[in-house]
Amino acid sequence: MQLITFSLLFSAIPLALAQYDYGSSGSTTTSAAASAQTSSAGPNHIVKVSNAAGDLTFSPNDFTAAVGDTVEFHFYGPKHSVAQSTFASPCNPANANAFFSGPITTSGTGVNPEIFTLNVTSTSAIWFYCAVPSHCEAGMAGVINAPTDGSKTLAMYQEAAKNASTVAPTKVQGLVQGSLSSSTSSSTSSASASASPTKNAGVEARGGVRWTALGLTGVVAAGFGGLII
Ligand SMILES: *[C@@H]1O[C@H](CO)[C@@H](O)[C@H](O)[C@H]1NC(C)=O
Ligand SMILES: *[C@@H]1O[C@H](CO)[C@@H](O)[C@H](O)[C@H]1NC(C)=O
Ligand SMILES: [Cu+2]
Repeated sequence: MQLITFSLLFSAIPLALAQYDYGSSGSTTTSAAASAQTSSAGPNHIVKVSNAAGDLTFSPNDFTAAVGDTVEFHFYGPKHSVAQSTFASPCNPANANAFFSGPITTSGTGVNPEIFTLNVTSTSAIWFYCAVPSHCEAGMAGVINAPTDGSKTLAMYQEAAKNASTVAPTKVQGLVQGSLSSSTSSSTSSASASASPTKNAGVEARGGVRWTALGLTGVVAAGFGGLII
C-alpha cells in the first residue's frame, strides 16, 4: 500500500513539471514580444536641426531620454551641425571625445537625407550646440536630461552662450551616420515584418521541446512506478 502511494506520488511529478512549464512558457512569450516591439520602434526621438524656415533652433531642444534610446538629428539648410558641450562651457566641445556631425550643408528648404544618430548611454545631462560660427551664441543649443532641480537650465546655457565664442570639435565622431531613406519608416516596417515569424517559430519550437520532455518524463516515471509495485 505504501509502495503504491509512493508510485502515485512519483507519477504526479510530471504533472507538476507540466504546470511549471506552462508558467515559464507564458513569460518567455511575453518578453519576446516586448523586445521585438522595442527593436522595431525606430528612433525614440527626432530632433530637427533648424527647420524649413531657417530658424537657429533645435526642436525639440529640451527633452528627456532613457538609457538605450536613440536620438536622430535631421538637418535643414543652409548649414548647421550638432556638437556636444558641457553646461559650464557653452558653444565649446565637451572634451576630446565630444560627439560631432561636422557641418552639414543642405540646399533648398527640405530635410537633408543624411542623418546622425546619438545613442543615449546614461541619464546624465547631454548639452549640445550648433558649431557653425555665431549660431550657438544666437541660442542654437539644446539639452537632453537637464537636471530636474532647475540648477542648470537651457535658458541659463543660452544666456551664457551670448558671451561665448563658438569652437567646433576637431573630429567628426560619436554619432552613427545614416540616411533618412534607409532609416525611420522603412527599417521599422521591415524589422516588424521579420520579427513576427521569427518570434512565433521560436515559441512553437520551444512548445514542441516541452511536450517531448514531458512525455519522456511521464514514461520514465510510469516505468519507475511499475518497478516499485
Ligand atoms: C557678458 O559679457 C558682458 C560684457 O563683458 C557682461 O557684462 C555680462 O555680464 C556677460 N554675461 C554673462 C551671462 O556672462
Ligand atoms: C550605437 O548603437 C548601435 C546599436 O547598438 C551600434 O551599432 C553603434 O556602434 C553605436 N554607436 C555609437 C557611436 O555608440
Ligand atoms: Cu546652425
